[in-house]
Amino acid sequence: MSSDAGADVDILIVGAGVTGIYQLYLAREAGYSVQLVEQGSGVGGTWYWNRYPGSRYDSESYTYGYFFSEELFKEWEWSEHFAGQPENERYFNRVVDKFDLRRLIRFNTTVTSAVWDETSGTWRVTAQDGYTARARYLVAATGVLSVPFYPNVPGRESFRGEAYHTGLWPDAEVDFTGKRVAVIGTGSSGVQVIPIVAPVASSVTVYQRTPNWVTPLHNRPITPQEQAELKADFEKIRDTVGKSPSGFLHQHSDKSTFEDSPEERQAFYERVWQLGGFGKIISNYRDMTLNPAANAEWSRFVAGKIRAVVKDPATAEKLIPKDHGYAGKRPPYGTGYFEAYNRPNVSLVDLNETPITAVTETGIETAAGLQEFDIIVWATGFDFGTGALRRLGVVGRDGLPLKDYWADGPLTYLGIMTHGFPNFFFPGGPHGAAGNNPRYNGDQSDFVAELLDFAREHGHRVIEAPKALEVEWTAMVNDAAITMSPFNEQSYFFGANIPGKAKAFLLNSLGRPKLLQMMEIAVKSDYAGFFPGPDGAPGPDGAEAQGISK
Ligand code: NA7
Repeated sequence: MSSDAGADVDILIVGAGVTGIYQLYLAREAGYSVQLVEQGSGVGGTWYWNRYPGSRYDSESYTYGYFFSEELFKEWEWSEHFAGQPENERYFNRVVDKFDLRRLIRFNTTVTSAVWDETSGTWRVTAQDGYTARARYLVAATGVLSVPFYPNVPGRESFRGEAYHTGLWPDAEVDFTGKRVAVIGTGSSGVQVIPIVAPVASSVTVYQRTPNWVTPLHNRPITPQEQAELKADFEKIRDTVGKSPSGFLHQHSDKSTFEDSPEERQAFYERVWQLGGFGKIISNYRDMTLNPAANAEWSRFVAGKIRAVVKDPATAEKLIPKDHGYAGKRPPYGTGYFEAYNRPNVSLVDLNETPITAVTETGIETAAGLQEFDIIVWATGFDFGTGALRRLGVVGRDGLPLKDYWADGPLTYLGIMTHGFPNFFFPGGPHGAAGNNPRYNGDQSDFVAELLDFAREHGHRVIEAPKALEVEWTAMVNDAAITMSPFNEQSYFFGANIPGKAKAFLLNSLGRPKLLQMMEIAVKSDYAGFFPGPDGAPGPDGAEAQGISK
C-alpha cells in the first residue's frame, strides 16, 4: 500500500491508538485491502499524545496490551505493573513493526470529511493535506479522550511563558527546573503531573475547581519472578480478563458493606486500599458504587486517609471531594499526589473561592490578584466520548451530518454503529466501554471484523444498524446511567465539562457482560436487520428478529 493520495480500499481506519491498531491487524489478517490514517506522526493514540511527565497506565500493563498473539505477550516485558508513557508508546510501535502494519499507516493525516456515497456504496474521505480516499467501510477508531479541552479563559493566548495541554504534550523535553509552574485541573492528568514537577520546580501552584478521590496506584517494578509467572500464565490471564465484567484481573467481591461489623469493614477497607489501581473499585464491597450509604462509608475511609497525609488541615479539607462520592467521577490513581501538598513550594488555589478571571502575559489572575508563572500546564481534560467523531465531518445517508444526528447526544448500537450511516463503525466510541478500555474496545473490533466477514461471505455490500436496535441500546444505556450507575451528572461522563455540550451519557452504563450478550444475539440471528435491500430499503426489523426489545 502506498501512502499517496487517492487510496481506494476496502477498509479505511482512522486512528492508530490501541483500537485502530487492532482493527488494522484484524482487517489485514482477513485479507481486506486496508489503510489506516493517523493525525499524529506516530502510533499509540493516547500514548502518543499524552507524553506529559508522570503519564502512565492505571490499568495493569499486562491487561492493557493485546492478547491476540501469545508470542507478543511473552516476548514483551513490561518493566512496571503500571507502565509509563514512553514504554507504552514503545509497545505500540513494537506491535505495528512486529506484525508489519506500519506500511499500512499514513501519518500526519487529519481527516476533515467523510461522506457516504449512496450510488457507489462507499465512503469518500478527505484530509487536511489534500489526501483523499474511497473506502467501502469506514472505521473511526478515534478514541473517547482524544480532543483536548481548553477552558475559555480570557487572555489564554496572551501568556508569554510556556503553556502546554497535557493531551498535546510536545515531544521535546519540558524543563521545569527552577520554574514557577501553574497546573490547572486535578483530574487523572493533573494528579499524575503534579508530584513529578513539584520536586524540580521552584514553585507549583495548583488551580483546583473540584477535588477528586485520588487513591494510591501502588505501582512497582515487575520482578523477574513475576515476569516468569506472567508468561507462564498467559492463557489464564487472557481468559480472566476476557471474561471479567470490567476487563481487569481484579476479583469482584460478593460481600456487601453492612454485612460486616465496623471492625471487619475497617480491616477489609485496609486490604482494599493496598490493591493496585482499579482494585479499589472492583474488589471493594459489591454495593460500594450502588448503595449511597455504602459509598459514603468508603468515601469517609478515603477522606480519613487524605487527612492523615496532608499536614495542613485547611488544605486537606479542600482536597476532599464534597460534591460526589467515590467513583461518582472517574477516580484518579496517584503516586505521591497528596504528599506533594506537604512541600513548601506547592500551594493550592481553590477556584470556588477565587475563580480565574484572566490569563495575562505573565501569569494567572484570580479574584485574589495576579500570580506570575514561567509555565502553565493545562490539565483540563477532553471533549469526551463524541468529541472526535463529531469533528470528523462524517455525513451519512441523505446528506445528514453525524454531528446533527447526535446533536442531543450519541445514538448508538452497542457503541459501534449508528443508523443512517451505513458501513461506518466506531469501536471504542461512546456507549462502548466502562472499565479496562482495550478489552471492551477489542470486543467491539472483533464484532466489526466478524460482521464484515459475514457480509463478505453472503454478498452484502451495505451494512447498517437497524434503527430499532439503536433506539433500544441507547435507551438502555441512558436508563442504566440514571438508575444503576454511581456517576455524577456533573462529570465528563455526561459531557458536563464542555460548555454548551448536550447532556447525555457517554459511557457504557450496562457493562461488558451485557455488551457481549447483545453481540452474541446479533451473531446468532445472522445479523438480522443489518443488511438493507438492494434499493436501500431497511432490512427486517432487527429488534424484532433478535427478540431484544421485549
Ligand atoms: P479530567 O479528568 O476531565 O480532568 C480535567 C480537570 O480540569 C478537572 O479537574 C476539571 O475540573 C478541570 N477543569 C476543566 N475545566 C476547567 C475550568 N474551566 N477551570 C478550572 N478547571 C477546569 O481530564 P484528565 O486529562 O485529567 O483525565 C482524563 C482521562 O485520562 C481520565 O479520566 C483517565 O481516563 C485518563 P472539574 O472536575 O470539571 O471541576
